[in-house]
Amino acid sequence: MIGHYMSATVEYRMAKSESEPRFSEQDSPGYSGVKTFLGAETVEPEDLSSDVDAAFYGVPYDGGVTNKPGTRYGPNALREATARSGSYIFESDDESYNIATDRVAAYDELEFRDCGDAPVVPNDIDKTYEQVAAFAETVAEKTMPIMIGGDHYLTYPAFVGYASAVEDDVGLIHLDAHTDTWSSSDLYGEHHHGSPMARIDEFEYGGYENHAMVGIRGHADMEFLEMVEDDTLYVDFARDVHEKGIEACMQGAIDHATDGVDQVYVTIDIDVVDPSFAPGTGTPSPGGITTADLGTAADMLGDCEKVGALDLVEVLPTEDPAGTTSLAGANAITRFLESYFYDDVTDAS
Ligand SMILES: [Mn+2]
Repeated sequence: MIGHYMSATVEYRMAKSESEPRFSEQDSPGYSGVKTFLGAETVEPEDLSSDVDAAFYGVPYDGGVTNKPGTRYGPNALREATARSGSYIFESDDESYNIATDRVAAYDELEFRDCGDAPVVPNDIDKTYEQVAAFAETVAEKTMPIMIGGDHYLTYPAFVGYASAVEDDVGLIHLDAHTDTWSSSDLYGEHHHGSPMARIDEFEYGGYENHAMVGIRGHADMEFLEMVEDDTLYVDFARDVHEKGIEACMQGAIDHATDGVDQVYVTIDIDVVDPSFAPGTGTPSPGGITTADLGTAADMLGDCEKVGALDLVEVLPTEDPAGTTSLAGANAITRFLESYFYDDVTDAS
């Protein structure tokens, strides 16, 4: 009996292997598989081709934080947060209607890549700066770089890498709860997540004259108040967003940052969003904008053709119990991409 049973099993397996593959080739659910941003294929930065529309790269570094650490886990949390939309929108052959933006897009015509993570040295911010700037420049030489952090200090090397690739003055649109213009500190020195805007201002291709901020709240130093009063940079505080709406604030920021330059870098600190929507960040500040506001801002930034690079930073997964913060961040990036590439996609179809 045992022998008969075994031979029947072998017979069944042989028949099955002839009729169908051993593993199903049907689409997998979004939560399955190895995660990249939007399910994009991976590639080393030096192997990027110039027909790629945008390339993501993570920077798992939080050596610049002044409060809760852990944004080093941000890049993979943001990749994970794209899994669902990535599987059923971005990998689909079908056109897809976005109810929020009233756009129809066909994402299979776009080429995205995930370059993995830039090399970092956890206990060496100077070495990390050099390596991230070089990595960002290599990506930017081929396509639009989209950096996923990591703490906000990383905007400094990412901006330097991008500007070095385009070799020109670059405007800066900055969504944040904090100014990040803290030039130096006895405790933290000159290089930390409160100082990147001061460092960018000193860099040859950066400057406050083309810097626009939206969402600022809490406390700032008196030096910042002087800059605001001098009209050196454009600022719409969170209170301005609440009073005049996100569209008016973003239009003012875009007009200021694009004036006299051909390229603009966008940086989104997820703490611009109110902690009730996005608690997973290291220096939360009450009174922020909504996730709907952030989506609208991302749409408007994607409509601005001078924007050539984007980052999203300060997602802290260990303080993000329901994943709402990483979802808000991932959604902002995808909304930006949809607005940015929408015309090209519909023109081609
Ligand atoms: Mn910031």
